[in-house]
Amino acid sequence: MDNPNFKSGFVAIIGRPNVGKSTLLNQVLGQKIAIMSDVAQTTRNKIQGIYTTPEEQIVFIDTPGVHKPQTQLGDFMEKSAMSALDEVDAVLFLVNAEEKRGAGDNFIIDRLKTVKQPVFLVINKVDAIHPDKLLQVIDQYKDAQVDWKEVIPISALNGNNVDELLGELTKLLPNGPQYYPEDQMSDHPERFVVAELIREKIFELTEEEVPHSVAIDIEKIERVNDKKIQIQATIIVERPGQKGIIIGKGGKMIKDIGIRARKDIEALMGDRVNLKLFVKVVEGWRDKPTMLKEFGYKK
Ligand code: GDP
Ligand code: MG
Ligand code: K
Repeated sequence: MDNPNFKSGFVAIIGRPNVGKSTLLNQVLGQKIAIMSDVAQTTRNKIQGIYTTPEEQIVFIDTPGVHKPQTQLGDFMEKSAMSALDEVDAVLFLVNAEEKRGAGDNFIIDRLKTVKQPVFLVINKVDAIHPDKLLQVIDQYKDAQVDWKEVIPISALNGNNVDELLGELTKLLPNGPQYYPEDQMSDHPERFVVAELIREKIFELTEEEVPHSVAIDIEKIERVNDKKIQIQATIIVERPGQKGIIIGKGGKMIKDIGIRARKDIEALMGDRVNLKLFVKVVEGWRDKPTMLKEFGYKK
């Protein structure tokens, strides 16, 4: 990317089931992909779609912490995750114009009250109501104690006002790199979880010695059979000294990291896991946008 004015950022889309989140993404992404579908709400920062133009890239993510966790994995992710809502550049709160504000909306609104990022109230399905009713719908959210950045009525289904919504988002985005290749529109959430667990074990075992200069590249997640998963990952560090620490005396450290990580991954996935770990030095990887992309990093 040589465009110095390129803008990029992360946007969370939240809203109770059936408000039209997937429809909106399909509209934005031009129906080109089947978005990550409604796989169980397992990971944090699950990427749902990536919108790229020559001027901008918006990475739409799903947000844990606004859904009740259904699984042990979901529960884990919710607990371990810093609220994704505080890490994104903007939040889209979708509501259904056809329905009254309900308990599901209130649950989300409670979380939104603490969010410091701009939150857009997006009234979807306006094609399905009489235009005279729109103000009444909006009125229901006035006392929500959320400082709506904008209130934007749209029809995700027929695309009405969706461009305007994208325009408002782009205005807010900071100048930044293109995080993902333009042909990539989704990502695999389980990679984030596995990487996160390995990273956690490294921090547990090495303490302060190998600080935040570690990246985890999940090279392979493959199902061997219905009970077993094969995972291959490379731990990327910035300096040879860090590689030494991670490998440890006679390979003891990396073995311990692997044992602990495998246990957790198995517990969370409910399958046996064969985990192969490698360590590689890539000097200054944090300054290399393409590497950040590959490792699923946002900043
Ligand atoms: P999600 O659960 O929030 O992802 O909701 P979906 O995108 O799956 O949409 C749920 C239902 O609402 C589907 O039948 C959509 O066709 C419908 N829907 C979504 N957006 C609109 C809209 O703008 N207008 C109308 N009339 N229906 C919509
Ligand atoms: Mg959906
Ligand atoms: K991420």
